Amino acid sequence: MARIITVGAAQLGPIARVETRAQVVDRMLALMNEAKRHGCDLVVFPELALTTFFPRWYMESQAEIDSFFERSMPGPDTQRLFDAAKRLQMGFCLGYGELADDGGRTRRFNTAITVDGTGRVIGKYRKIHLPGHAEHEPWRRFQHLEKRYFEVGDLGFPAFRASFGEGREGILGMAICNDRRWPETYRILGLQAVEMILIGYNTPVHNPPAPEHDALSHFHNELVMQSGAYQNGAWVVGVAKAGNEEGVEQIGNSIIVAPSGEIVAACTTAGDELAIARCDLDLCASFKNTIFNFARHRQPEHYRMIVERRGAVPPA
Ligand code: CDV
Repeated sequence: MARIITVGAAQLGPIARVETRAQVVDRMLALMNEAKRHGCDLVVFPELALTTFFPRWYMESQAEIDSFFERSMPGPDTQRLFDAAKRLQMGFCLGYGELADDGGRTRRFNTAITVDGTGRVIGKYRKIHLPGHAEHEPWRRFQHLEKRYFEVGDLGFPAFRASFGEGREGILGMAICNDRRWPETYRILGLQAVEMILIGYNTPVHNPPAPEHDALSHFHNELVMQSGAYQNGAWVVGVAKAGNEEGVEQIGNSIIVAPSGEIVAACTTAGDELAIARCDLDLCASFKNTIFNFARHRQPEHYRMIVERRGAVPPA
């Protein structure tokens, strides 16, 4: 039996700063119900899906900053997502701000979890590539203070097994937004035989340090996820928080990419929208066993030698 998993890229439109968790969860539940009607096994929500993208503001009050974080998962507002997963027998992937108590020390991460169709958390990832800056930079039209509000994730890029019913198991992994631009993200998961990578993002069209890239934001979004999928023989599901959020234009362009690197489904609006694809996990083998057969063709020893020798080459 083919291992076909029907996946929904559950893009969210803008979330206003005043919007409550309950209101956002209502929107997410509407997408989950729609996904179920289309036969989805799994839906993927964006990065920091429960609130507006708060790192765009410089805030001094820790209480204000912490109001954007979840202290438990599930929590009072998110329990309904877990209940829906169980009721619909459909998994979901959710990005959120995690406030963790680590033996009395409070830690804050940009986190994603995958929950299965029984309502159980089967995978957790904390964002490693935190973009932006740590200090207030008033010259910017808007801030990007991820380096101030989050610690670098400490869980690595763990791949994990997921079951979608009899004979339909797969190896999944997660990444968050800026991670998708780094080949290491996909390769570390690829080395764990990942078959589907779930990625939520919040990407402003305007990049304050390099506005000359603005016109290329869709191109770069597709470029990195298509190449990451192909070079590792894995499906990639990339899901945006899209549209004009609190005056900042964010790209949509949520896509589902096959292991061939081809885009097989895409959102076309900048609002709440579902893009759906039937993803055959067995298709991964066609790439993992041939052109990207790591065991046969990768040369890690040689890569190490090249990096070691680099120091000896005089700069041009
Ligand atoms: N949330 C992000 O990680 N956004 C970055 C922006 C700042 C470039 C991204 O890579 O999309």
